[in-house]
Amino acid sequence: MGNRAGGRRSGPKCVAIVGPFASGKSTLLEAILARTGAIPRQNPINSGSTIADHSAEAKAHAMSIEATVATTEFMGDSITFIDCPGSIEFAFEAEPVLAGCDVAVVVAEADEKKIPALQLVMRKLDELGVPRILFLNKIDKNAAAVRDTLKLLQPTSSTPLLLRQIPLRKEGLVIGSIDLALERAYIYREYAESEITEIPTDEKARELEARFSMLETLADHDDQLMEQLLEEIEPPKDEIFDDLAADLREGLVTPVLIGTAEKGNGVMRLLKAIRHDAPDIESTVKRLGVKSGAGTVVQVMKSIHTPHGGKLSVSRILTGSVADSVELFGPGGNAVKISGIYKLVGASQQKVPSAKAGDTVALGKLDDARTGDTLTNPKSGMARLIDLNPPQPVFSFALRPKERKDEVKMSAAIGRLADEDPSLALAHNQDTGETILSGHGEMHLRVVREKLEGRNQIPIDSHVPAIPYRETIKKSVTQRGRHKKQSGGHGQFGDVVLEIKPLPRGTGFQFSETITGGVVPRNYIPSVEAGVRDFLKHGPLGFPMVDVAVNLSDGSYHTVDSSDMAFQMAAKIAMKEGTASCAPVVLEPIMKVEIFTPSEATARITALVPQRRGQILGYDARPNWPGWDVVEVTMPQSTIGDLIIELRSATSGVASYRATFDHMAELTGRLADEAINTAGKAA
Ligand SMILES: Nc1nc2c(ncn2[C@@H]2O[C@H](COP(=O)(O)OP(=O)(O)OP(=O)(O)O)[C@@H](O)[C@H]2O)c(=O)[nH]1
Ligand SMILES: [Mg+2]
Repeated sequence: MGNRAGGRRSGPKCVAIVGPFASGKSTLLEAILARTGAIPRQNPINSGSTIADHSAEAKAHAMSIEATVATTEFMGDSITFIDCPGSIEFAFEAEPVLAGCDVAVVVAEADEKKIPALQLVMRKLDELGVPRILFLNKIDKNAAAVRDTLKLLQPTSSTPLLLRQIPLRKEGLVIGSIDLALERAYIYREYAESEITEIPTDEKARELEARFSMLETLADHDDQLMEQLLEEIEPPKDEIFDDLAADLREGLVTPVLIGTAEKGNGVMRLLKAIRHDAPDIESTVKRLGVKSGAGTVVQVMKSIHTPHGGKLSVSRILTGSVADSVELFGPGGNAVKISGIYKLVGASQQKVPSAKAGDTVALGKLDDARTGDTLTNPKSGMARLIDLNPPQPVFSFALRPKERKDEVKMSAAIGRLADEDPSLALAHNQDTGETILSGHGEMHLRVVREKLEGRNQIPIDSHVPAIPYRETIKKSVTQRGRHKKQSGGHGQFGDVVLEIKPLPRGTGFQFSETITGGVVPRNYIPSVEAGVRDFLKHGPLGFPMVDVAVNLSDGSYHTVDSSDMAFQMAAKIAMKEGTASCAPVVLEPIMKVEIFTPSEATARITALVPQRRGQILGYDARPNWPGWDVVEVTMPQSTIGDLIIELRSATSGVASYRATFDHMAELTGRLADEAINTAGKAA
């Protein structure tokens, strides 16, 4: 003990603030900035004047919708905090941030309903190997014993939750805390540093017990401490501090601090833990696998398109340093030139001349750099240190500008929004001509729409995307089609006999011919096929036709009046008349869907499936996700549109799904009529 990685590390740090929705992350950021003097006072959250709710959209919804970056100074060290949104719909925002930060502060509260969301956050930290401190917030309204709360939260954490402080209560209200390492009591003062006092005598026994359990956890990774505990020798305080720091840095434990962000309580202790115990850039560089001698390496954590100043790339300088006008090189060796380096406190920017390893700054005008990129100097470039894969979108809508003149403006604006948010997906539906925007929930997309209409001034029409229905036939027919016109000079003549037959599902379209004796000259056969294909784009019910075989079996021609066009027309006439009597039916796309859910909700989820005309194929434990299941179903695409809303409401927000196209199936009755009517109206 004592010779582990302990001891304070100076130098700039980068801290991600994460946790379940509405746990108080932005409130904590505001409290930290006020306490460290970066802002004059702590404004109440949702007042519209906090650092985190600087965007109109965040204000409107009283929730964070993107990461807020703020650099402050604490006891001479620079610390950048990045407050990430808690909503599952904006969860991807945190990933590139976590990739480049030293430590995460997980803001949690004693609320059973938020445990599944906390579990997702903790898993992400495990996946990325980010050490974490848990800040148990809202201690003011927590009547339960902290130790009971930790028992509730422990299953979400892969490492032991190590309680570092216990609350000090008076008449049931929390009035301060006892620090178990320092063995000191603190009385909270609103928006100010706590006052140190003696540990009250009647709290002594409780303190000793909690302290012992903290030491026991530390002793799991320190044999000497274990011996001291067994022999009832009081371990030196310094060595306890060393262990606390080393265990956090090595990711062996999750220290737990308590507080009330809303009143600024517990903030000082948290800042000190970050300053003294949290890992710094050295550990992060190791975690990301940056080799020594790599020169300057920069990780892009977030991209912002500012209204006037162009693009800003919030970046962590991992090694080396950057100065204004310097060139950096992207993954493919493409060059980007820094134009302006800024320290951010929310929306406010302060220009700085340079930045060094450990600093988190916004680099100006790196137009070709993407969030998650690793940029280097030397020129050789470097593959991304971390692969960020946004999950498959689960919610879509189709959109178009209300006024045609805005089309170009809209696509440029969407391009910028997608650059800021890599979890947005944009597609063009060729069937319907719609632009389809996909994301992670109703709110996620609503915010995109608000940004288009608000800051970009583009009025938008949006609607549920059309389902790509198809149609086919159930009966065969042989049909003649004749096109004959004798108007003035040149006439037109084409005559074909088509055998139209249904094909098995998924076969598509097949064309053949069995012409003998040249009744249709060879050079016109491709025209017949072209006419058939053109007809298939719009079958008798209004949808593209599939799974149809057409054989050209007979026909006739005219040496002067026959032409390409005339044979195309004849084929279309035959198809039109023929398919109408072939019992046409609507086909709808059926998806294979994997639904991921906490096991306790599996029964509720499976009950939803038949209501959406789905079929359960089976369910199983989700691999590597203890306590979770994966339910496999097939479900019509038309009933998946808002599936995520129901899944989330059945699972405190955490269930998700992944869908892939499986097959087309016949749609009958009222639903088929509805599909036909809608298609008819849209056409
Ligand atoms: N009682 C109590 N309420 C708090 C405390 N901290 C925050 N809150 C309240 O919790 C709510 C959410 O606070 P935010 O700071 O917006 O939470 P958040 O985690 O940033 O929320 P998202 O970013 O949207 O996930 C607000 O109504 C706060 O007033 C606290 O210490 N005690
Ligand atoms: Mg927030």
